[in-house]
Amino acid sequence: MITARKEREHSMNQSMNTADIREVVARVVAQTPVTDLHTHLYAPAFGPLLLWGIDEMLTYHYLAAEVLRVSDMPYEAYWALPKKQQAELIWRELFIERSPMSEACRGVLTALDRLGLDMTERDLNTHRDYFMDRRPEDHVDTVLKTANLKCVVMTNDPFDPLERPVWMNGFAGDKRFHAALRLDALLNDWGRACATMREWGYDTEPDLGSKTVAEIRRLLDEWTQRMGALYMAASFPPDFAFPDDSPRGRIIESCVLPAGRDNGVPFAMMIGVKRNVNPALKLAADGVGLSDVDAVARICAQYPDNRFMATMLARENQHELCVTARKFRNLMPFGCWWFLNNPSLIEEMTRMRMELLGLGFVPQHSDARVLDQVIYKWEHSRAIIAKVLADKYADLIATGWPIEENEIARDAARLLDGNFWNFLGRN
Ligand code: FIX
Ligand code: ZN
Repeated sequence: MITARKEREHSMNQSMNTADIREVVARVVAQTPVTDLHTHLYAPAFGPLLLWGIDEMLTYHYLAAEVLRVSDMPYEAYWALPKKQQAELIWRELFIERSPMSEACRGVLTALDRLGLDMTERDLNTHRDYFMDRRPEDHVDTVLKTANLKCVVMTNDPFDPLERPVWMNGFAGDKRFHAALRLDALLNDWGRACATMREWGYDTEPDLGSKTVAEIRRLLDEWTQRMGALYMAASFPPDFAFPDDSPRGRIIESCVLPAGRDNGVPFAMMIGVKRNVNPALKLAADGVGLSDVDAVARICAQYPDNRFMATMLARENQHELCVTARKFRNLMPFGCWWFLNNPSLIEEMTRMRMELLGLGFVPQHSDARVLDQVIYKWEHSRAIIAKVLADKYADLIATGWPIEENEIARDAARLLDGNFWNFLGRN
């Protein structure tokens, strides 16, 4: 009797909830504000470093790579064009001469549409009009509101001659833009970084002796504090190894990890980029390679008092990275990086991560270089995250486990915002 009633209730519950679940999850995920933990955006106080508007969107390096495949214009001739003309070429070749099928092309259209532009209009100049007399300050608010972002994290390089003076002149901060201390210059070209640090007054020598180690540590401490950096980060080639007797490995062990532990900031490792595969493509020149996930496991095992974030560029590394994250609570996998930031791969990765890690990962970051891009990057990713979540809730409902909307909201908030802040220990 009881069993029969239970079965009836169970099947009613199932049919009611599974019918609604997709719509509810999609709405809740869309309404959940995001912390975008890795972007290349800047606060308006950084002046021209903050890229925004249609010509910047069209000349995104993802689209430069695409146009240089279909156009027979020599690479150098393309790069010699003023930005406006590069944008016009891309619009003509990738949007007018053929349908804008790639994810990067579709993204431009999503962003323009959500900003309220008329997408039946194919005249680029008409779209340009919208951006003409906007102020960057206001545009930031419009875009973050449209994309429903709480805040973004910038990529901040103390060795960058354009951004360095803004920090040195006492950037007052902007609650919409947090900082991440980026260490590629220090870790991936020590000879040059050493010389630059000497010019700045640090007592450094190429040999990485104890005096130099102390000076690098001083630089890390000063810049973590100056920027209020939430984490330190670096991108690495596929042959990233750990432990490693190269300058990179030695600086990581003797400077970055002690600084991370003492200052309470994680180290984000972005592994698998082959820089400059075709140098003629400039910012679009980089490729991808398979990396060694054991290096990640070893660093997490040897430094349990440090926290590590990791994203890997090769699709083939994703499963092993997930399994490694199950073994180390000081490891947080994040995002679908760069060539993985495409719907089919986001779905595959998000599904796999959820099946292996439950809700304990950060599903996405935008990597936006142009402000307006966060609109499309997050709309497209949210839809996929919602789809995967809805499937998983449907599976739970099928066991008789009821799901309520407030539980969905709680889970979505963990994925899109809370997991990152909890991992930082700042909640
Ligand atoms: O190293 C990185 O942070 C990469 O994400 C970028 O350098 C890359 O150019 C990019 O924008 C990828 O989306
Ligand atoms: Zn990036």
